Parts: sequence; C-alpha cells; structure tokens
Amino acid sequence: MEKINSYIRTYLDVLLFVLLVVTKVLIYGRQMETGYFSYFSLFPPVFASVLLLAAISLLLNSQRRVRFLYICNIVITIFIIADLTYFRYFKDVISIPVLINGLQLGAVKSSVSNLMKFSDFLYAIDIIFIFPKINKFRYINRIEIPRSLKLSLFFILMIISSVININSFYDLSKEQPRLLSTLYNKVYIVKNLGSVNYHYLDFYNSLYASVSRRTPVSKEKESEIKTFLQTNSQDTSSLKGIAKGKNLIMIQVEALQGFVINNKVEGQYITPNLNKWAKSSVYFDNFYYQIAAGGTSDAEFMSNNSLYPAVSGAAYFLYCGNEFNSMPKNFRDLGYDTAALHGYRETFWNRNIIYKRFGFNNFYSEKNYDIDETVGLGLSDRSFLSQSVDKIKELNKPYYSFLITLSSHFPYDDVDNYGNFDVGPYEGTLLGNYLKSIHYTDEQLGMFFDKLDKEGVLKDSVVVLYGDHYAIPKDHISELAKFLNKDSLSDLQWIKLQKVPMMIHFPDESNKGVNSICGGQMDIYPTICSLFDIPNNNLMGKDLFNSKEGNVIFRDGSFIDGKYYYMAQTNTYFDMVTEEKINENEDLKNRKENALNQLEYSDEILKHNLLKKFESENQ
Ligand code: GP9
Ligand code: MN
Repeated sequence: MEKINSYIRTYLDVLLFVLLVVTKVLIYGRQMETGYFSYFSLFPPVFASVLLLAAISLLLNSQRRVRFLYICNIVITIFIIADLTYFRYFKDVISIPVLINGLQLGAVKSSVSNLMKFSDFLYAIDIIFIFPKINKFRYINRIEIPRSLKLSLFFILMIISSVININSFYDLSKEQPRLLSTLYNKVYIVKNLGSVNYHYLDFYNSLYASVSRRTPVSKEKESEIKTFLQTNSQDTSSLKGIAKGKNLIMIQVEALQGFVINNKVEGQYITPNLNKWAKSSVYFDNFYYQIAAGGTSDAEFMSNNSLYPAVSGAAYFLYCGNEFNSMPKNFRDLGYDTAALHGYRETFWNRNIIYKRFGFNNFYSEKNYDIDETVGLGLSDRSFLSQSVDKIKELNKPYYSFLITLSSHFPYDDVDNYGNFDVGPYEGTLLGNYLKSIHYTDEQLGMFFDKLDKEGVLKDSVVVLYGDHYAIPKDHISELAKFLNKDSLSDLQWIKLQKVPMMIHFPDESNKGVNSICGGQMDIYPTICSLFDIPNNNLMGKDLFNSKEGNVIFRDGSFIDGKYYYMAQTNTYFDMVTEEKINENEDLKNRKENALNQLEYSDEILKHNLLKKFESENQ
C-alpha cells in the first residue's frame, strides 16, 4: 500500500494535469456553445485528447515530465484565451494560417484589447498558483515505477485515448462529411471534439495542406471544376453592356452593416446620405457579407475575384503568389486604367503585394496621402475621400478605381472625432459608438458623392458601394436586440442581420429601385462583368441582374437562398418564411452538397493555382 501511495505521489503531476486541463477544456466548450450543450457528450473526446499528452509524459523522467506537462498546460491555456478573444470578433477559432498572418493584429490592437475579458484569465489560475508547487512536492519519497511498467502504462493510455478519439472523430465525420479534412466549420469541431483535438487536427491539416499543395489535383476534380465554372458563367441579357466603356468606382465601406440604412436613433436618420444614395441607385437590401478569417481583405478578395475566402487564414497572405482572373486585370486588358485607394499602411493585409497580382496599375496608400486629419485607425474618411476625388480625376479614362474606407472601424472608440450625433440611451455603448462612427462616415460619403457630381465624374461613371462585414459582434447581441426593440434575437434573426448594403448607382440614375434577390459579395464581380460586357469566365458567383433565385454560400458551409437557411454551426435548416426549423430532405441535402462542392472548388483553385493553368490552356 505504501508503495502505491508513493507511486501516486510520484505521478500526482500527471493526475492533476489531466484533471485540470480536462476541466478547463470542458468549461471552454460550454462558453463556445450558444445552443444546447452537454458536458457528458463532450467529455470523452476531451478526456482522450488530454490523456494522449499524459501518456507521452510517462516516457520522460520526473523533471522532464513536470516541465513537459507544465508547458502543455500553458500552450492549451493560451489557445483557449486566444480562441475566446478571436471568436468574439471573427466568430471563428484560431488556426495556424491565421497565426501566420496574425502579425496583422498589431494594427488593430485596439480591437483585440477590446475583445479580451478579465474572466478569460481565470483559465490560467492553475498555471500561476498550483503547478509550481508540484515541483517541490515531487521530491518527497519519490519512487519511479519500473521502466517496463512505464512503457505498458504508456501503451495502455495511448490505446484508451485512441479508441475513444477514433470513435468521436468517426461519428463526426459521418455526421459532417469533409469537415475533418477541410476544417470548413472549425467551431463545430471545437464543440464536438474539444479545443485540444481541434488544434491537433488544425496542425495536421496545415502540415497536410503544405504537402498536398505540391501534389497536382486529380484530372477528374479538375474537369469537375472546369465544368462548374463554364456552367456558372451563364449568359446574361438584362442590363448587359449598359455600362460599357464607362468608368467604375467601387467603394468598400468599413463595417457598414445593413441595419443602419433607413433606420433612426433619437428621431434622426443614422445614414441620411446613404439613404438618399440608395434611392438614386439599385439598392440590394438582401445582400450578405461572406468574409472569414481574412476580415476586410476577404471582402476585397471576393468583390475583385469572385473566389471564396481561404478556409483558414487570409487568402491575401496564403495565395499572394497565385495568378488571378481579377476584375482590375480584366478591365486593364480592355484598356482601363486601374487604381486601389486606401488611406492606411500599404503592407496591411499584404495589399502592396497582392494588388499587383490583381492587376491594379496604381495603389494609393497612406504614404500617397496628406495625413492632415486622423479619425479611428488612421486618415479620416473625410480627408481620404476628398483627396481621392483628385486622384481619381488624374486617372486615364476609362478607369476602374477601388476605394476602401477606414474611420468606422471596430471598436469605434474615437467618439470625440465622429461629430455630434445624439444616440440617446446608447451613449457610451459599443452600439452607440458605432452609430456615431457610421453616421460620420455617411456624412463624408455624402460629401464625396457631391464632389464627384460637381467634378462631372458621376455622369460617365458607375458607382458600386457595399459594406465589408458586420459592425456589432455576437457578444453584443443584446445591445443590437434592444436597439431593434426586441427582447432577444434568435439564430435566424441574427443571421438575417448579417447583411451589408450593396448599391449600384448608374449615370443619370438610369436604373434605380430596391432589388431583394438574395446575394453576396461573391456576386459583385459577375454582376459588373455583365453591366460592362466584359469576360466573366472562371467566376464562382452570379450576376444578380440575371439570376432567378439567389444562393449565398458562407465559408463555414452555411448557405442561404430565398427559401432556406442552413446553419452549419448547429447543422440546422430553417424555412426563411416561417422561420421554423425543418428536417433535412433530399433537396436540402443536395443544396448542402452543392455548397460544399463550391467551397471545395474554390479551395482547389487557390491551393493549386488552377486559374494560371486554365488561362494557359485557353491561350
Ligand atoms: C485596415 C483595415 C482594417 O487596412 O482594412 O481591416 P479589418 O480589421 O476590418 O479587417
Ligand atoms: Mn473591415
């Protein structure tokens, strides 16, 4: 008995490690779940994932074992805190590709510091207070178990861990095909296998992806992708060529979320200028953002390429060496001058590199502007837009110019510079600060449109304007519900709010009105191709003026069309009209399959640089 007690004392560090880390990961799993959660069903894979580390630690001698377990605990805790912070803004969890371009966070550190909560650091209590004691405790009556027994214990624990995990992974792969190989819905993996297993998988997939990129895509898959792209570039008729030879000015507005359009606070319109602009444009009021981990850069990537964002990380980094069939390149080949304009550091989101790949002749960044006024992250929208009109006028006609605004950036905390806009009871809240910031940006856009008009630019230019992504993160859902006079927001109501306005303004307002087709940022490029009658091959999106039914596919495998919404994170279908949950049927299964196929095609195109191959085959 004495011997067993001393064994227990000797291996207390292992026992404590398993107990503490399993508890942490289960609590974290509870925090990540918005719906039904069961500790019981999450326990097996979480226990198995931690047992694996415990088994490996048995192969080390005591000193090394304590240190190994201590480091594992620190790494797991850092990932838990980082994932929680990241989830609050991106509604996703961190992956290795995100860490690769994680250097970007430096520039939006005000966002990160606003997203961290003191309670997150409770996960680190054991590391700070409990674990160092183990080291002292270790040298009392320490008796190592014989090496042969250690090895048998190692194998026994490995077998237990593997059997449990294989069962959990198999069940998930049956329920969600392709999920474990593509990680298209990372949050779902965390909820069903636990954080540690997810990061094991992410590490394996990143390793596999870097190897598989070197192995050519199969002939069958390649012809499948080609067939899809050919059928997708449908012939268009309505409004085809109506803007041929005109200039194109496209404006991506930072954090312009749909709920502010035509909405008021304290009796004042939040965006009076955009409301007016919408009335003189074709206003797509059922238009969704489709960004993933690449944030703003994903929005730009989709609107200029009609390819889906990267499954992990940002395409702007991961694929900056690829050949693209980008809109600037398309226009440039037709004799257009092209320019991107953004009053921020040129290296942010790797823009200075990838814009060249997209075919922009010019990129006017922070260094090309007089930084005479800053609001929010950098050059004020007022000064940026005013100076940009002068730069646009210098371009050779016809031109395509792409502007990205900045001042209305999360956490919208530069309230002293947004001007006086009474937000009443929302004063001092994130939502109130956002309303002030977007009201400021709206004012500057109004000035911008007036200046374009006065300078005679509007009469021979099409102006496309859209929001890049949401403004109010999900952890502020109650503020948004209150603003919309609702007690709470269901999953479906929340999704319906994940819209951004998209407006197309024609010269002389020749076309205007509200178009409620269900569309997304992937559809901007094909829609512009039809209006300007330029080649629309190899695009994943649809021309919104010539599509019968909309279909918006999101990076996590969710999709929405006029009739149904599929929420991948909870594997649930909704009827968009009745707002009722519905069971999967053959038709819905095919729609889900279609969504996953399109995401896979886009990923294969990016991973294997297939557009370069397709272009060379067409020559
Ligand atoms: C900075 C701006 C911010 O250039 O585009 O990007 P975001 O943080 O919104 O992805
Ligand atoms: Mn943004």
